[in-house]
Amino acid sequence: RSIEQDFRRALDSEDQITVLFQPLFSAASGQITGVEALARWDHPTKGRITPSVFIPVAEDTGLIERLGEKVLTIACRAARGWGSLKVAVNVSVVELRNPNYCMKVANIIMATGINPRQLELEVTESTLADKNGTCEANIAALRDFGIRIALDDFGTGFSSLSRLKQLTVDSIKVDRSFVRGIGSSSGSDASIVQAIIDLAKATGLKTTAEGVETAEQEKHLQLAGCDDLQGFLMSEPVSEAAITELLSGKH
Ligand code: G
Ligand code: G
Ligand code: MN
Ligand code: NA
Repeated sequence: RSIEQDFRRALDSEDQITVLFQPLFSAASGQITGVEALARWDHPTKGRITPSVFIPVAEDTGLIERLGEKVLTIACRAARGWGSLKVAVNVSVVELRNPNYCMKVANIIMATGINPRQLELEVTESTLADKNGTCEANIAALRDFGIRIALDDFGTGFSSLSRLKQLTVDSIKVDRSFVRGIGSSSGSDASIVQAIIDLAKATGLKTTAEGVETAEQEKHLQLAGCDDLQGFLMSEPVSEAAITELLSGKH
C-alpha cells in the first residue's frame, strides 16, 4: 500500500498519531514558559515515522488539514491541565491557504474551552512569501482572536524585513542551523544569531532559539538577550504526562 493510504488509515486510527511536547524555558530565569506540540506517527509495521517524511505527504494530499485539526485538538485538551502555560502548534502554509482556517481554530478553542491567549501557532517563512492573500488574512484574524503567531525556522527562508513588519507576527524562532554554529571557530553564526535577536527586539518581537544542545550555546544566547530557549540540552520532546509532572515540580 502507498504511504498516502497508510497515512489516511493512521488519521482514522485512535493510536497511530501521537503528540509529544517539547518545553521552552526562559533564558533569564530558567522557568518553563511554554511547550511546542510535535506530531509523531507510529506505523503498525514500519515503526515510528518522522514528520519530515509524513508532513510533505500530508501537504501534497490535502490530509494536512485533518492532521492539523487532530494535533490542535490534542494540544488544546492537554493545555487545559496546564494552567496558563503557552502551547505552540505548527501550522502548514497549506492549512493557512484555506479561508476557513481561522474559523476551524476558533471552533477547536471553543470546544476545548481554552483561552486563545494560551495558544501560539508556528508558521513558516513560506507563509510570508505566499502570493495568496488568504494566509495573511488568516494570520490577522487569528491575532485579533488573541492567538499569538511565531515565525518558525527564522533565517532559512526568503522573508524580507518589510514583509516581517507587514505580517506583524509576535515572535520569531531562530533556526537551529544558526544555533548549531555558536561556539565554532569562525564565529559567523554567533554574529548572525546576535543580529537576528537585535532585529527582533528593534521590531518588538520575542525570540526563541531552537536546537540548543550545549551549555556554551545556552550561555551565549543568554548574553545575546534571547528570550526563550528550546533544545535537547534542556529537554527533548516528551509526553503530556511528563509535562504535567514537570509543572508539578516533581522530578
Ligand atoms: O519533531 P521533528 O523535529 O521531527 O519535526 C520535524 C518537522 O516537522 C519540524 O519542522 C516540525 O515543525 C514539523 N512538525 C512536527 N509536528 C507538526 C505538526 O503537527 N504540523 C506541522 N505542520 N508540522 C509539524
Ligand atoms: O521546525 P521545528 O522547529 O518545528 O522543528 C522542531 C523539531 O526540532 C522537533 O522535531 C524536535 O525534535 C527538533 N529538535 C528540538 N530540539 C532539538 C535539538 O536540540 N537539536 C536538534 N537537532 N533537533 C531538535
Ligand atoms: Mn516549530
Ligand atoms: Na523550527
